[in-house]
Amino acid sequence: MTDAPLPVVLVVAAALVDVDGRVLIAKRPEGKALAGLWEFPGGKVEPGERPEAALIRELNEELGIDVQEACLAPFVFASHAYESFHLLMPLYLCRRWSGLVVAREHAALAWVRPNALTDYPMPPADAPLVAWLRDLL
Ligand code: 523
Repeated sequence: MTDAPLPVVLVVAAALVDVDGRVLIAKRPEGKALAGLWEFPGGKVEPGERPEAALIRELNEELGIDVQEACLAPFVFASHAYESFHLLMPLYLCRRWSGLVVAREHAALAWVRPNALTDYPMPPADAPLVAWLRDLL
């Protein structure tokens, strides 16, 4: 007997990069899945929502910033089978936004040099994206 395929969940995430080339990562809060791990901020795409619109919404809800769609640059895909779903997650690079970044939903935020990202424990979907970012930045 074969196992039923896992449902696919589409999540969008951003690598916000500041003028010094540091990348924003955010610590998942207690009480949520993967608590304590440092993720690229983002969230689930709602039914009928375009991925870019979902990311703009999530960045506003989670970090209080406004991002123009034109500032979301080409992405790399993460794909990881968690226990109960298969996560597909494009990562968008974003160098411009308006507003100050604040942790509205995360336990902490950190601006980190690409070479130091591996010092922060990440969800298994996010960790493989670090090598891509290091090469790009
Ligand atoms: N990830 C993940 N990496 C990453 C994000 C933004 C999300 O691995 N950079 C995973 C964590 C959750 C799932 O994707 O298992 C959905 O994330 P999120 O943050 O949108 O959802 P939660 O944890 O708030 O869950 P709900 O309450 O169901 O919305």
